[in-house]
Amino acid sequence: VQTCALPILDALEAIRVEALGRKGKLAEVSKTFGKLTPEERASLGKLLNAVKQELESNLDARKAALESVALNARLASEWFDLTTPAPGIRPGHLHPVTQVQREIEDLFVSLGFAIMDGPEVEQEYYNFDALNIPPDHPARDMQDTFWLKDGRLLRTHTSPVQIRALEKLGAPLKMIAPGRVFRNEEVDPSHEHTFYQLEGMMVDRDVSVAHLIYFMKTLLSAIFHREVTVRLRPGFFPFVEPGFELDIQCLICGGKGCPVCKQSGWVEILGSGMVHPAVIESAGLDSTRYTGWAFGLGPARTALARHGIPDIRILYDSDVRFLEQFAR
Ligand code: FA5
Repeated sequence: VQTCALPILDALEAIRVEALGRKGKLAEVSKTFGKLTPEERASLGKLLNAVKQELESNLDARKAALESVALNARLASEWFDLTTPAPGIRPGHLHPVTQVQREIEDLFVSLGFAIMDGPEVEQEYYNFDALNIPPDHPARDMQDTFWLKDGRLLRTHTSPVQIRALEKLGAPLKMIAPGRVFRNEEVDPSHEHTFYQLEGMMVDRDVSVAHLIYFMKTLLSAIFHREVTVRLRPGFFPFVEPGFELDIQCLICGGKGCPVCKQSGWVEILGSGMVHPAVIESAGLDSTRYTGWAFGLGPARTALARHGIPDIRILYDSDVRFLEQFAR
């Protein structure tokens, strides 16, 4: 075992050389032997041997003690626990937007809603025409669209799934449809060009605005787990009548006005309304028999409001350190 070089060990070696070395003190005394009688020589020789042995054993013992102190110190400093479990792969966690989406899915599944999916590359018919937005309708300008060369488009909202679901499953229908949507939008603290929406729809006999309000209240209290001030105001969407925008008071500034709420004090979370009879008819159902409500919510806006995050862009930054605080 190698021990560390200690100055004190050098000092000990110097003492050994001084006492026992070839030119040391004992050797000096031995030089006087010539002048002594044989008896004196014998007794001095004996004495010198005894002194020499005692010095050697004392020095060796001291050296061993010092080396063991040095070794212990080194072992203590280099000690590690072989039984400590390896850290392993760091587990990831759901993105805060996915967390909102999953919670809403769980809520609606518990209320008997199906989860539906639709294509991101969509036909113009489902994204617009079947939703009561004909080609020349100014409402098309509300959603600046990415068109494909073949006439299809990147869906601008999840509302096309309303038609697809009604066509496939008919009525009565209770469904939600989360998914990614695309708009040629200027990116700012509350707008992305590629973002998520979550559509909800219920079509049955005698469905009224009272149902819509009940489900929206249930939805909001499940997401925010706290008192939030909401505002329902008329909103225009060609596929609902009447239509409402649901805003919550901005939780970043408490309603005073900030970049997230564009100084208005309110953040738009979802659009909603009673399904327009033309939409029910587009899906091949009898609008005199069936009525319904629908909503389209922005999970990212909801996550911003919920956590008091001041800018939607941080949610999609490639540096994930900010997101790590939302591990569950
Ligand atoms: C719509 O897209 C309608 N399809 C919603 C709807 C469905 C109304 C069913 C009635 C019935 P709007 O364009 O307002 O509506 O978008 C809905 C929500 O998506 C907004 O409230 C907002 O939360 C979110 N959102 C809209 N644009 C963006 C964007 N650029 N970035 C992030 N979130 C957005």
